[in-house]
Amino acid sequence: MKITSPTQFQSDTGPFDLIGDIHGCGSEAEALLEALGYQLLYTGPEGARSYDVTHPEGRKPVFLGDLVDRGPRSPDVLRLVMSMVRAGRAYAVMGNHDDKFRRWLDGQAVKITHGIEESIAQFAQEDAAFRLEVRDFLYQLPSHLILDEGLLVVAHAGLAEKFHGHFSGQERAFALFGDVAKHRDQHGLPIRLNWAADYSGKPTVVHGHVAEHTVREENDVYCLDTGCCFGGHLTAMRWPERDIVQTPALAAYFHSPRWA
Ligand SMILES: [Mn+2]
Repeated sequence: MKITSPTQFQSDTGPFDLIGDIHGCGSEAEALLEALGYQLLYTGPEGARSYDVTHPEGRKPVFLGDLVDRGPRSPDVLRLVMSMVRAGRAYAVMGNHDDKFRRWLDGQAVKITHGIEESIAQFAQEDAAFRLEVRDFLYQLPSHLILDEGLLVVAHAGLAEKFHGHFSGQERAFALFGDVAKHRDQHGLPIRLNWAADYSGKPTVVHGHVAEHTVREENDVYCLDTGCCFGGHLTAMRWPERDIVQTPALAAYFHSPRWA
């Protein structure tokens, strides 16, 4: 289903479990969902697994993007998330890595850096039909969603209030990459500006993208990316309860100069 407006599911009051950047960490994603009370039925070994995931109380995960790259099981993570979103049992927004991987699947030229090489190697085992299915799924992911009667805004890198509720080029760039400076740091990485310091909007904003060792909250803006792929944790926040539930990474799968 094509999502034509960020407000399309605004009347869905959840409850939700907001989940930060998975980055191919399939085992940690399975463990986190089980810790959150989901019932995971699956067939197939790791790397070729299909899922049927439900929650006895009807809770829904909201995946905050960056499903792929860096970790060892991006195809499994995609099968899990795609099955839940298609069944109407979960939401997902697009991350910058998902967008880049979609372009690679589409045959477009992308830089083979920042962990896409892991996804490409894993997809060598996958058939053309699955690649097409993933490409089409990633294409239709929204850049942001408004949920719970407007109390909750989710976007991969967060979203300044002026962009809430409308899809546009500027909105999409912010939702995928955040507020970034024009110049880059000594590692050639974008310098991120702290837009949350100026946030005073009514909705709570929950995002991923900026990996830190602990959950960060400022002005009702939460970042749930706790660097699972770097050896940190995979993090969920229950909504509306705002409880944090985490599962530790089984390994450090990828190195970042920003993660020490
Ligand atoms: Mn990420």
